[in-house]
Amino acid sequence: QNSDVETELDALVVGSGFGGIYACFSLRKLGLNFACIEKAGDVGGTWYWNRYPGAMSDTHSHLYRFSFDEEDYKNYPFTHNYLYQAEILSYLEHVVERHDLRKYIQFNSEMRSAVFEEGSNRWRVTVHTGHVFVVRYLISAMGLLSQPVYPDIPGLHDFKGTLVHTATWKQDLDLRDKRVALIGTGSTGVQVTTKIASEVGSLSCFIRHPQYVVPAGYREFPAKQRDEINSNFSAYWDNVNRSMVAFGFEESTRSFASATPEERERVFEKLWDDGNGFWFMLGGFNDIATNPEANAFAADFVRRKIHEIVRDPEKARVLTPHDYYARRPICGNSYYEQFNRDNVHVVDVKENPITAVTGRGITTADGVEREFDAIILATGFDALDGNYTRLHIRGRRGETIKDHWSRSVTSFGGVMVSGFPNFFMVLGPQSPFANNPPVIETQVELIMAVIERSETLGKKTSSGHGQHAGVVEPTPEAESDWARRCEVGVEGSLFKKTSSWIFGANVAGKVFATRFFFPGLRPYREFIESSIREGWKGLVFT
Ligand code: NA7
Repeated sequence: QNSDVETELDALVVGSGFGGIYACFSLRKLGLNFACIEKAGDVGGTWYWNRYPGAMSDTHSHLYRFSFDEEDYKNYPFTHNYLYQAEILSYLEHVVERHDLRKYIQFNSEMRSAVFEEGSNRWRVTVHTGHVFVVRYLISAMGLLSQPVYPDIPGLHDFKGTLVHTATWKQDLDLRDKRVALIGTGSTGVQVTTKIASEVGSLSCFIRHPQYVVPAGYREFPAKQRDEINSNFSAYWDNVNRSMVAFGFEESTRSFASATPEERERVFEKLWDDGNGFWFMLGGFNDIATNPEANAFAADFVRRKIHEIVRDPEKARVLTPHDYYARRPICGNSYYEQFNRDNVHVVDVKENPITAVTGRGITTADGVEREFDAIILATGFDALDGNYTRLHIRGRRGETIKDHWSRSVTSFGGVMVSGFPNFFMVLGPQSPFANNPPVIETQVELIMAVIERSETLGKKTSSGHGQHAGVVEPTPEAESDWARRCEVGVEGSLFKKTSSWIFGANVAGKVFATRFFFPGLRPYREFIESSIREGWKGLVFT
């Protein structure tokens, strides 16, 4: 064994975003010997990479943060109801400094492979530099949206101007007065549009699949509201953790059918004025995502708004979605209003697809070539399992995670996989579809409870030998059971009928699978609590 290139530890954390930071904090609390490796040059994860103009979280500020540090929660300043990327990144840096976690993190270190050695029950993790970590517990906090997708357009890399994916933004990129093309109209494309439309020379949005975009409602956060939340901290967070999407609003229990046409109109008008995508989908009625009639009403409401706001009927036509309102809900700051600017154009690439990128610009099926100085790809991510299958992660009997997920993408509670002992994921596939920080806290706390129990049992069985060889993994049955719960949870949902990254539809050849637990955070936490109560049902500790 060469100690220069091998480090033996109890645990290794991969990634230093919200998940990795909390995992480091928690491992230290458990008293384990650990390190964290991070591909980037600093902490932040998603918020380190996604520095594109307009990048912000669409969760309200008071819920896009940790709750584990009550004092910090109550005091860390924010001014508005949403946080932009730079603010979130500063916050995460602050948490790392406050808890003195930086010393555990090795930056510019990308995990290339992780192999479970059955004889020693250890993970052998190789970093791109050749350095190897030999650890008992491997905790992946690589994020759920971290592997950018580049569209398969002929000539893409022949472009002579600036080609940039939003997730690898070039900090010195100056778009002022430039002719800019934007491909992609998901959350990211919408945020980019609202920020740069007024700054660039021209902006041409290539729209294949327009989405329903409601206002974000960006405004100052009332000090009084913050005081109220702070003085009811425990009860407030208890409510958040007992809600479905953990967005801090009251999720409606009322059916669409119970309201008169006038009431429906009033309800959506108020939701539109208040802002927020999740709120719009879940705050008015409880069946927008399941009842086609309710969904059609909400969709039609947004379509009417588009035609009221966008003055040019051709632009309005291209911006109007026609499928179900059942993708990840999107909101933006005056998105449709941007299209009333003379310098903002739309190109309908559903009717007239992109055929190639040339040295000068983009050509479409009608033979037209449009010239640009910059092309922005807001084309999304190979989400969830995509972060894992690109790496060589090998569990028992030589099975890789890619093999494991070749037919269906399943896990135990989004955190563990059978045949991959002592391997944990934060926001792995089949995690709750909800605001991420509370999901992350829940999952990291679950992972730590599992590790703690494994440690205790390991110590007991190996007393006298100085060995801590606890091994824990879910049974295949427990994994199938969770997968079944995920399937049941999405039954009847219009999300399943609408192609998007949520089911893997955005990446060619990716398995169509239910990658989230749609019932949300409350039933997720109840499932965990009942599994623990029933003697850690589903997990085998050896
Ligand atoms: P999304 O939501 O996956 O959106 C990607 C967009 O890129 C979407 O509009 C795609 O259109 C479009 N796209 C991809 N390839 C092409 C080509 N070849 N031509 C035209 N348009 C294309 O990614 P985001 O980054 O916006 O958001 C991902 C999540 O990150 C988001 O939900 C938040 O949770 C944060 P399509 O719909 O496939 O027609």
